[in-house]
Amino acid sequence: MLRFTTIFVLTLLAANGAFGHGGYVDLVPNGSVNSCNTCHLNFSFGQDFGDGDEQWTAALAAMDSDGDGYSNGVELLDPDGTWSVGDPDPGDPADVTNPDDPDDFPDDTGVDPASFGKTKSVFR
Ligand code: HEC
Ligand SMILES: [Ca+2]
Ligand SMILES: [Ca+2]
Repeated sequence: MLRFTTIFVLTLLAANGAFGHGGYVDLVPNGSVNSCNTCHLNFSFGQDFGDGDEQWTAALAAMDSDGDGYSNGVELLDPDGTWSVGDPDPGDPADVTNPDDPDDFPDDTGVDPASFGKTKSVFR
């Protein structure tokens, strides 16, 4: 089992590497949840990330790149921008929203999560 897991992870890493700069998803907290779309859906968060020297910082966490009213840090579950590359992803991946998608933001509206999830999936 351990061996299978190791091989699986290595395969994932190799597949990721073949994607050019696939390692970028590891440069922001919970980057793997929305993968490339974290930066490239509208490239608003990607732009801010690039302008900020391609680093996750408190300043980048405080910005609201997609303009949906939630900071990048809130969307990626690291509101204060304290996460560093190599740290485990903070929070529950199911709570992550896309900082590059104005139609995807935390569900604190009291809307039924099931139907909200379906609405969100239309925009993915
Ligand atoms: C954390 C943000 C981020 C993530 C995640 C990310 N990118 Fe990018 N990407 C950028 C930025 C910033 C640039 C422009 C600057 C640069 O080229 O380094 C860029 C540029 C690119 C380019 C233009 C050519 C190049 O390499 O410069 C391609 C193609 C690309 N990304 C594809 C992808 C794919 C495919 C993924 C997912 C495997 C991905 N990106 C994930 C931020 C990101
Ligand atoms: Ca936002
Ligand atoms: Ca968003």
